Amino acid sequence: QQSIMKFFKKSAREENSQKEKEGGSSSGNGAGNEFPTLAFPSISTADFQFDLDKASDIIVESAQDFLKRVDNVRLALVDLSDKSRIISLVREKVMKKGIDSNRFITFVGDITMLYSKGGLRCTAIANAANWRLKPGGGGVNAAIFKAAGEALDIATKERAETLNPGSSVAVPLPSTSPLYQREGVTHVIHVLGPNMNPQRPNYLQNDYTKGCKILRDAYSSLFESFASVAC
Ligand code: AR6
Repeated sequence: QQSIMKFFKKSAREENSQKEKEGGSSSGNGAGNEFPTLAFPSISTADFQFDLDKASDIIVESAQDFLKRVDNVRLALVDLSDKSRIISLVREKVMKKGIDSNRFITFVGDITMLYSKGGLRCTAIANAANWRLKPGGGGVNAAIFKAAGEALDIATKERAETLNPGSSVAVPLPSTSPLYQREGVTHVIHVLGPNMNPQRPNYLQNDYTKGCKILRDAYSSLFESFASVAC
């Protein structure tokens, strides 16, 4: 328990110091902190084994396109560890492209406890889902379904039975869900990315032409779903 607390304290400090370094203000005062925020994990890069360098290009380009078109929203890429390679790759590329640090941030922490443990308010969180939209399994999918409680499973089934690779579905969280009550999250957006793991369904056999297209489609569908619930 104590080490978890330390971890989150450190994460929050890092977020603040990152913002300060970038010339933004610390959590709570920044203009970006007022914007509806989507927190999302890096889709497909853990259990689905997608190449991190290619994924980081796609994240940064998709985010930049989206932020050019839609005002007054913020995107936050989240991962569990401050040693996350995808976070460092994305940070580097975001800086190179000069993307506004009030509108795109990276954040280290558990996506199910961003406000309670990290002070980051998010309107919606994205889930790296499976095609059956089933709770459990591993990774971020298991964490989100567990934290949101049965309410998310029921609300998800009302919206969709399955998901195609490259698509997403936004599910409004019932106000009884702990994620809604504790974290202030109003929507979970399930998104299915490309799979490069031979042990999982829809295996792409290392075909990165298809894989990159599906990952781009997945992010653009995710960001559109977010805009449709936030704007
Ligand atoms: N908070 C923030 N980030 C997390 C958390 C968390 N609680 N848990 C994992 N991550 P993955 P995929 C990061 O494997 O590769 C599932 O079982 C993790 O470090 O969850 O798209 C589904 O059911 C990584 O950066 O998703 C699918 O079958 C990112 O989230 C399959 O795995 C995505 O890791 C999807 O695989």
